[in-house]
Amino acid sequence: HPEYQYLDIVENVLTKGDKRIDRTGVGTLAAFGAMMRFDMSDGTFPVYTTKRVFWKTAVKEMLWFISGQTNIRSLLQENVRIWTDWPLEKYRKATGQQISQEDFEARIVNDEQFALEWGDLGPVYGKQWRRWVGPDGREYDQIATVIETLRTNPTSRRMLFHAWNVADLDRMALNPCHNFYQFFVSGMGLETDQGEPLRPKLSLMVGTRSNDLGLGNPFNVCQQAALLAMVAQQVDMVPNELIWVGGDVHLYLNHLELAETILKREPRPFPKLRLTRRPESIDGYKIEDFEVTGYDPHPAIAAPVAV
Ligand code: UFP
Repeated sequence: HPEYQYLDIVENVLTKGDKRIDRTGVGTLAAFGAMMRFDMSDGTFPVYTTKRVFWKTAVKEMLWFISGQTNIRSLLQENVRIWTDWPLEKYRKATGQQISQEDFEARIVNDEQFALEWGDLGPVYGKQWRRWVGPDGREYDQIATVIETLRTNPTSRRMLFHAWNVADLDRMALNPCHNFYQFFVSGMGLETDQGEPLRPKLSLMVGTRSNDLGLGNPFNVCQQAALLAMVAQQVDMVPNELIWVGGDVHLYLNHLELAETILKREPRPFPKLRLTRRPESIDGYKIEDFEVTGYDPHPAIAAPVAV
């Protein structure tokens, strides 16, 4: 079962990881350099099963990246609360107010001016993907460029986008973790026995500099698979392989019980993904377009996120 690629990384970090105090102060066990490959060509959606992954939340975050937005307001309107901790901490520090997360989120949603002032995460993923600013002030839409190149020059070795914009790092709430997204097309010019053209196959490799194995990884893999499915559909190709590559892969010390629990569980079949509609462009996708069938995971495990 392909999920063992993940469980093997978790087990390796748990048993042999290097123990250190990390930026957040929580502490981690860490290892360096890992790879996983997920075949999606038969419609498989790599959503782990050894604990429930809230795949809709993960896909909604991906749609938010693609939209180019960087304010948590639009996430909260979709009931996605994964980015609240960072602006909330900033607000508490700046004002000295011990506002609750719920009250802070309600204010972001109900008060546009407050959201503009306190809800922005700085030039994080979406900004860099869609509006990377060059030295002359010109904005570069990296996603549009990749899709255009997939259509016009699919053997290109330059089909990638990147979020590690060095000059912008210190204004981001969090430095980008998943950075390097590269595409590869195979099987061009092939036909069936009946002479019908076969759709080429599209693969995606994602380079991740830092990955929280307990919370971040299950989420990231599933949302990156969703991205591959969307881009493939836009360029009339079949999603092939999602290749995930990690640098510093770690378990937070308050996630060790979570790790032990999932290692005891038996993976179940991955679900299938079907896009029920073909939007005009990469900007047109909605969460309702994602039909996931056959997802029967082990129970969810709640765990604290390190801020
Ligand atoms: N992290 C992930 N995946 C993500 C994301 C963050 O695993 O998509 F945004 C984790 C990795 C790390 C922390 O534990 O967030 C970022 O901290 P640092 O910048 O110090 O690596």
